[in-house]
Amino acid sequence: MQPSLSRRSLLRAGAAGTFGTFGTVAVGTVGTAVPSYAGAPFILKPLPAGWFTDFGTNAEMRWDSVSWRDRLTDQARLFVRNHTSTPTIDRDAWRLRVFGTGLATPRVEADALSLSYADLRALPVSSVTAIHECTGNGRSFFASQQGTPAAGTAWRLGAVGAVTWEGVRLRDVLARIGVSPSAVSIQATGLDPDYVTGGVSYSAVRRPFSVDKAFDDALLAWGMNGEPLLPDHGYPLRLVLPGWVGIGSIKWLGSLEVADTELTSPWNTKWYRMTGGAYPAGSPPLTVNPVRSAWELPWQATLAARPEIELTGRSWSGAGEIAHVDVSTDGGTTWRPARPFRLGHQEAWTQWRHVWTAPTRGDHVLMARSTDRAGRTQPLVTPYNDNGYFFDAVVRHPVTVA
Ligand SMILES: Nc1nc2c(c(=O)[nH]1)N[C@H]1C(S)=C(S)[C@@H](COP(=O)(O)O)O[C@H]1N2
Ligand SMILES: [Mo]
Repeated sequence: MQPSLSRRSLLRAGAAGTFGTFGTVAVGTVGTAVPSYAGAPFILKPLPAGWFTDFGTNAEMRWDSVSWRDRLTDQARLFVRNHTSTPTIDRDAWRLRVFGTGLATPRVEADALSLSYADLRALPVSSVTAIHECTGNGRSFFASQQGTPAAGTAWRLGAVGAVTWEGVRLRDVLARIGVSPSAVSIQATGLDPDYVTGGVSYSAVRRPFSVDKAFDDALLAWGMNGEPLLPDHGYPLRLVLPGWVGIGSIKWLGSLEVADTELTSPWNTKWYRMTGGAYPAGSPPLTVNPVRSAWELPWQATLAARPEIELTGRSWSGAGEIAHVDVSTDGGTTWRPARPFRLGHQEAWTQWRHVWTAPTRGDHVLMARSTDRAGRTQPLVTPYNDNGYFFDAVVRHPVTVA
């Protein structure tokens, strides 16, 4: 069923912003986007064992499948993090609903604006190249490296990728709709099944973010690296909050609530903030991702003994460019600067190389420690938190020279 175009609503919205530029905006309540999940696997794309570690609802990119030749992460190789399972959504029936007290003309949810895929495609196209990363990336090292296991998927360092997103700036959409100067918070809600854990349903996956981020660099993305989004990555449309924790980039975006009060959801009150360990109660919701580094090697790699072994890796930060990378091939006793390459292509991550001269046969620990332009350096130990977020300590990567 096509949502009907209410002339009265159109006029009302028109008074709020330059609404006419949307063309065929359909106004009505949702009910038209019908995701189907029954009997579907959690993740729909193939997960070849050479590219992924399969965690069921989640899949981790293997760093030994990454070639220094590829700056961006192919969508087929990108990690997947699902709270439930990937829905199949009909793009033509799909609508993005926008409502809330923070619109220039406030709207209740039942009277939400309803934007079609074609409406969004008619707006100016933008692209953003950014790191896409899960808040819990590196979580397994809380256990294996620091002896304090944390709850959640036991990622090594592969819950990350570098992606060029294509879509429309959220600010371009909001400017056309009209946002009140008193708007502060926007809640993005996904169309995947309700999240149920420990016998409790937390309803749809959703998380609020600031209006400042919305007007800075947030994107409503339909594409990745020149392809339409795959179902697993949010088809037909997802939110992208560049540099921020992955949970902010809500997939299968169904609605945006723009409010003149701070919105909350369990994804910013219960999860995705620091709890436990030495953290005080009431730590703020996590936003900007930390600094991390990885070697493009198998875990426990066996390297053939040679006079020189050329090693490659990458460092990245949610706060922007990497300024400096040091590496150690002796477990942290001595450090040398890694050699960055592909300068001028650092909006996502910095690739670097290191020539390991005269390695001795036997077991070794490789380490890489980077500093970003915001001045944040990877520590040697990350303070523990219950959910294992933000493991940014230097990872001790075991290798054997044989
Ligand atoms: N609707 C919805 N959006 C979501 C999630 C989800 O489960 N449902 N997972 C979030 C988390 S925790 C991460 S890390 C990223 C992962 O995006 P990807 O699977 O495309 O790599 O999506 C975020 N957006
Ligand atoms: Mo995540």
